[in-house]
Amino acid sequence: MIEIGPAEIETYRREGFLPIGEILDADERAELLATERRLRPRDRYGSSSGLVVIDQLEHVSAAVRRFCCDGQQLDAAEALLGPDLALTHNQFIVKLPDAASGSSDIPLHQDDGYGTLDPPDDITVWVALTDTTTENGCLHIAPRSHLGGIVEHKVSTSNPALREAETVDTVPLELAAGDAVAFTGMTLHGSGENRTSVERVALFVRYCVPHARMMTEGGKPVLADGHSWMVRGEASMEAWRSANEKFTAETPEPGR
Ligand SMILES: O=C(O)CCC(=O)C(=O)O
Repeated sequence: MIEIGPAEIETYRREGFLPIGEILDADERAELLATERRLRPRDRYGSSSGLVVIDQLEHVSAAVRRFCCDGQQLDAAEALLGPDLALTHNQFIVKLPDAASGSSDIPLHQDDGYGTLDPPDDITVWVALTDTTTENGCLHIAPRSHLGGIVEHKVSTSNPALREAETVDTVPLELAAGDAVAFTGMTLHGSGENRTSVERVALFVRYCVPHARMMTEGGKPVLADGHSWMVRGEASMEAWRSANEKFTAETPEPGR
């Protein structure tokens, strides 16, 4: 059971992240690990990288959809972001062993730095499905980096499919299998290479306020009338209407 009180909320707001402890037991982990193996043909990066990245999992996995919509992490997301929560994104990330070329490293970035939401009111919960260590590419987080707002991201030199922000000081976050960390969409984070002979597997799920819109790199909403699914609470129709009005005003009509 996740306990998030005023002290934890204060830490999250100050540091931009909060380890929230164990959210998956061994059986749940085994089910999600088996799901990842089943879905691996959907890998977005193929053999060009030491990473396996699979997303939009709710379309192909009831186990992941159940986790995203009903997992223990929702109590933390509610305490840290608010009672009305929409699911916006989820992803398996596997670091294959022996990625000595550096091709499994994920450079520092903010989730709001690419995969931008408007407004950027969101939270990512990242859960280790296997033990994660500095040797196999655990998460690195830059404390308080969310306080500076969204920073510039460039195409990564190590992997053109990724974006990277300028390097800043980070802390490694080694997590046991089943343990999770929550961080804001503006918190800089990344992870190193897997220098072991065993795969490192993680799953992240990102929640946002219901009226947030996913934006294209050109600054247009991917879908003008919302893109995410409610998982807790209800959407405010007032906030929804003003988001629609904003995007109707900003998006040219077809043919113009
Ligand atoms: O799993 C990792 O190592 C980091 C994943 C991540 O930060 C992301 O894809 O946004």
